[in-house]
Amino acid sequence: MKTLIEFINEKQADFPYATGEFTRLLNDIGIAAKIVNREVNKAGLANILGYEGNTNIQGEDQKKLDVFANKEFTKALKHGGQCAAIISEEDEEVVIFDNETSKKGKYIIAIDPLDGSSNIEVNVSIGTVFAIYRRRDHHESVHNEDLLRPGVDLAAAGYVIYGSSTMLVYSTGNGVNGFTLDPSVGLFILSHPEMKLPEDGAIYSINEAYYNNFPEGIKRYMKYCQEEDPATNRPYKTRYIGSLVADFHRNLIRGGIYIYPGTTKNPAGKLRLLYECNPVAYLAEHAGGKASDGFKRTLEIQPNDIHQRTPLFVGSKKMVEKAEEFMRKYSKDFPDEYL
Ligand code: P6P
Repeated sequence: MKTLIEFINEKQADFPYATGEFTRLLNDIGIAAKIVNREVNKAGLANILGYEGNTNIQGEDQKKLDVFANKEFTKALKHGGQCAAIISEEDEEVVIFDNETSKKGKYIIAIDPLDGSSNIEVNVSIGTVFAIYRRRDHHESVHNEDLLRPGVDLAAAGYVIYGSSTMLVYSTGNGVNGFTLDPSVGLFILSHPEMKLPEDGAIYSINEAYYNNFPEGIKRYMKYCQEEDPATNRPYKTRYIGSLVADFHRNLIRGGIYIYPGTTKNPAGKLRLLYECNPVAYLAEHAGGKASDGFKRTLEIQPNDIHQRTPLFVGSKKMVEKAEEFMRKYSKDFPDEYL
């Protein structure tokens, strides 16, 4: 039984800049996750269901738990002092901390504090998704170059899934490891060491309701998934939870592909590059999987806005490659405004 902190300290030596700061940063995230988990688990009881009355950058009604989660992660990271700024789905602008310790924080966090929050009131799994960048020069004040960095620059990434159990899954580039919260002692315990995304799978996750607006390549790929071919385990199963973290976590364990493509109405799709697509792309790659926008590797996309959207194809390497094949063959001229 190894706790998260024991594991981080043990792995510290593998970390290129083995310092206590990163341990403290991950610990701060773990603490905030436990606080959010406590509220998520009693959401039906406390008067924190329903709308906060504002809308976030997505134009989505901010539910009280969204706002609560954003406040908890921001508070934990600010007081931890290792993080200089936060890019959050719940805040239009980047939050640059002004307290003395944080000003010299070595890290920048991009976070979706509570992704899939429309599922809260129907008791379906939701999650927190985070990406950790190490600043090039923490002596200077935070500037745009610190914020708009491609995923290949990530120092670490992970998610918390608030499901039948609460798990923290993260990677610092040296394997992907999963920790399950033992609520009786309030500790994350290593339960899924060295997670590997199966190279192939038989589950595809996509919101088929948008079929008419999908690129031809997606329409053809969907038909491919539905064809009878026992030799390649087709037809595949379709599973779509409407919660990226839950769909990704299932595919990470069982194999599969999650696609949120661009459509003729929204060529860049819905998901945000910095705090949704990059973290899951980073985890997918470090677990042996793949992630792209259908053409280009997600982690190589250069952000030009902190809330930039991008299409996402992520999961089993062979399934992503097959979907990309259909995109190249049938949709290479799909509006390239996001490519
Ligand atoms: P749609 C939740 O809002 C989210 O960001 C992801 O967690 C989820 O996979 C997707 O959007 C669902 O979007 O358009 O299918 O309802």
